[in-house]
This record gives sequence, C-alpha cells and structure tokens, in this order.
Amino acid sequence: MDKKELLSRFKQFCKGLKPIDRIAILHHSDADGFCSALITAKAIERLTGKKPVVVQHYEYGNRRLAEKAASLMKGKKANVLILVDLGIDTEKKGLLSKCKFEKCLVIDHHRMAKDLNSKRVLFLKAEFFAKRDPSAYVASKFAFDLFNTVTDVNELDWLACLGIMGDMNLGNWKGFVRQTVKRRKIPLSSLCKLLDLIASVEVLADSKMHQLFWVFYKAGKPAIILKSPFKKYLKAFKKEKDSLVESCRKSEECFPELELCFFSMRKGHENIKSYVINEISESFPNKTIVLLHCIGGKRVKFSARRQDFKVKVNELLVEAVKGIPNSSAGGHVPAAAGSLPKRFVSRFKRKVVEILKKKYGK
Ligand SMILES: [Mn+2]
Repeated sequence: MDKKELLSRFKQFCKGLKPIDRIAILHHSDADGFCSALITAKAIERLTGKKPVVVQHYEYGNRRLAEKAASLMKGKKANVLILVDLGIDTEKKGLLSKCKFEKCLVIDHHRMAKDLNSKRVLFLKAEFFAKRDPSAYVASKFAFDLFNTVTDVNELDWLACLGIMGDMNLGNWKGFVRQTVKRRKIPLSSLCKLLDLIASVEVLADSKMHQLFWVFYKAGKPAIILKSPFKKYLKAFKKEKDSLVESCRKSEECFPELELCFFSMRKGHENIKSYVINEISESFPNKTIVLLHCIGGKRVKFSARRQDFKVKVNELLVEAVKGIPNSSAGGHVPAAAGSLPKRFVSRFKRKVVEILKKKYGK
C-alpha cells in the first residue's frame, strides 16, 4: 500500500479518536515494545485528554497472555485496540482473533508476512515508510515519527532512544541519540540503566510490567524512574544474566568455515534468553550464533543473531524449522527467534548447518 495513503489514514484514525473511546494498548514485552507503548499512550492522552484503559505486554504464541489481553479489554470495555512492536501477521490464531474491537491500529517493524489492512484495521509496517531494513526502523522511533505528525511528542525523544538501544540499533541512529542525550541532558549511562530496569522486570516479574509502565508514564524522566522500588530487580537480573553468559560460553559448538556457533542454556528465566544472546553476540559480530534454551517440558526455544547482516537469521530460522510440526520462527534480519518440540533439536541444528553450507558453497 501507498505511504501517503497510509499516513492520511493514520491522521484520520487519530482525528477520529474521541474522549469517549476506551483505548487498549498491547505491546511487545521488550524495551522497544515498552517504549513505543509509552509514546503511543502519551500521544493518545494529548489527542483525547484520556489515558488508555488497558496497557498490557504480549509475547508471541503465548496463549496465557493473549487470553489475559482479551479479558482485560472486555473487563475495561475497550473499543479501540492499538498494537505496537508486535508482528501479529505471523500468528495463525493469535491476538487479533481473541480480542474484540471496533477499530485497530498496528504500528510495527517486523518484516511483513501478511498485509492485514482492512476497514477496521490500520496496519502500519515500517517497511511501508522506510526503505532501509525494517529491523532498523524500531517501533519506538516509528511511533515517535508517526505521532509527531499529529501532535507534538518531541519531548519523548529519549523514549525513542531507549527503543533504538533496546533493539540494538544505536549504530543506525547515532545522530538522533547523540542529539537527544545532549538536548535532554540525560547521560547515556542512565539510558542503559533504564534498559536494564525494563529487562529485569520483564524477566523476573513480568506480571508487574504494567506497574512499571505507569512509573515511567508518571515520572517522565530517568532520574525519578531509577529511584523507584523496581530498582531492586536490577541486581538479581545482572547476576542471573552474567552467570548464564558464562555457562553458555562453555557450551559453544562452532563451525568456523560456516561462521556459525551454537550455544545452549539449561537454566534461567523464560525471557532471559534474548539478553544472554545479545551479550554473547557482541563478542561475535561476524558470526551467526544460535542459542537454544531448554526450558523444561517438551519444548525448546531458540534465538539467533547476526550483527553484520551477512546471513538473514529470520530466513535461516524459518527455513530450518520448515516441516517440523508445532514449530515457529520469525523476527528480524539480525535478530530472530522461535521454538520447537525438543525431539527435533538435532534435526533443526543439522538443517541450520546444511542451509549455511549451501550458502557458503561448502
Ligand atoms: Mn522492536
């Protein structure tokens, strides 16, 4: 669809919002999702004079969270649904089918699997608006730019920076981040601490994420947020992450000719995997790395990273799980994830090696 047309539909959508509307915002649980939800909520309050009635995080394929979102919306009689940083177009029977709404706005930057634009759904994907790889146009910056066309959200630039850094895109937005840090007099180290704070609550106390949301919402600046009682999670998070990074590194299984390394993790909270692999991937910018997380039960979750874009890890994972029943995979070119039944792990790893052998001509 045409960028101009979508932008005018977006403006109409915003104009059409009334104080009587009851708005629900569902966001991805990571920092980019969290910050795009904050920017959206602040813009909504500016436009309608009302705060959203529901703000809730969501994780792909998590049925418990989908049910929770649907029942919250019903309980609060929400009629407008806004989804940020969620690639719901890859879900078969996901969030959209469970939630009831009159109209829906999606602001997302995951590569599009299916165009969901319709009369009731305004589906804004970063790839409609920017030519670069959509992983770089993080949801927070995308939401920031969109809402800036209908109301002044400039003072939320530091939240856009948090989303940029959370999605590991600092390299693509150096100028914007540098300017913001200078303009707001917020040291980069404070932004890093805020990122850790969001991650620590996501991993250790995800049921409290909406509370953290309102702390950010009301505080409006980093110094106050960093003094909130949530800071108690920071230490435990760092300890768990450091020890997992160390034990993971020992599990390394490498294929130098394919610039590929597998790592595995047998402990740890459910959502910590992406933080562990992010840290490991910083020492392997020119390698494809795949981290498998056996979380007990019959499933294994996995993440992949490739910071130099030489291998598209979203395509790699999607192809590697092809034909494996009850599997899923998706994400961005430099960062993707998925899950599969435990008994298919060796088949999955073999497939990854096979695909890369072909690509490298080995
Ligand atoms: Mn994102």
